[in-house]
Amino acid sequence: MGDNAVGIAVNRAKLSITRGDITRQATDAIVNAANSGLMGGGGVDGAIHRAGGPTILEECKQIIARQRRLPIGQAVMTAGGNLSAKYVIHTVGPVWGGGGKGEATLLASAYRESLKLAAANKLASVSFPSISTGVYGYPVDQAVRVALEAIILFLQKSTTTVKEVVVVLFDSRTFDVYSEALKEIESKEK
Ligand code: AR6
Repeated sequence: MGDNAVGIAVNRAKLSITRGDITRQATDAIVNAANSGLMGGGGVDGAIHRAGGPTILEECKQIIARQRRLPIGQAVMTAGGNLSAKYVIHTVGPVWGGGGKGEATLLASAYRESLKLAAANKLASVSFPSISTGVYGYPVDQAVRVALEAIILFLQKSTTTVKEVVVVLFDSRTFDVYSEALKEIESKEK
C-alpha cells in the first residue's frame, strides 16, 4: 500500500488521513496526546514541545496552576509557538488497561472535546495524532474505530466551523490500519 492520503466527505467537512510528522502540519490547530500533568513527555508530546518552543510549556504551566491537572478525555488549548499551526489543543487519552476500564469512552471523549474546543474558538482545520496508541498502549486496530467514529459523529452532528480534520500517522503500520478503516467506512457509505 502506498502512503497516499485518503479522505472522505462528512457533512460539509473533509476527514482525511496522512502519514507524517504532526509538528509540520499547517492546520489551525494540532492536537497533542499529552498527559494529565501537561509538563511534556515523550512521543508526539515531546516532538510538539521541541518543535513549538518554550512558550507552549509556559502556557501549560499556567493552565496547571489554575486547574491542577487535565483529566483524561478533556482538552485545553495554547498558542502554537514556533509551529506552523496557530494553536495546540492538548488532550489526554486513556492508558490501555485491557478494554474493560472505560477506555473507549475516554478515548472518544478526547477526540470530541478537542473538536469542541476547536469549534468554540472558530477554527476551521484540526490535525490529530493517533491518541493513546503509543506509550499508552491502546491497540491500534481498536483505537482506530473509536477515533474515526468520534470524529465523524462530531462532524455529522454539529454545525461546526471545523471543515477539515486530518489524522496524521507517524509510522507506516498505524497509517495502514487507519487507511483500511477509512476505506471501509467510505465503501459502506456508497
Ligand atoms: N507526529 C505524529 N505522530 C507522532 C509523532 C509525530 N511527530 N511522534 C509520535 N507519534 P504517544 P500516547 C505517534 O506515545 O500513546 C507521552 O509521553 C506515535 O507513533 O505519543 O497517547 C505523553 O506525555 C503513536 O502512533 O502518545 C504521555 O505521557 C501516537 O503518536 C504519553 O506519551 C501516539 O503515541 C501519551 O501516550
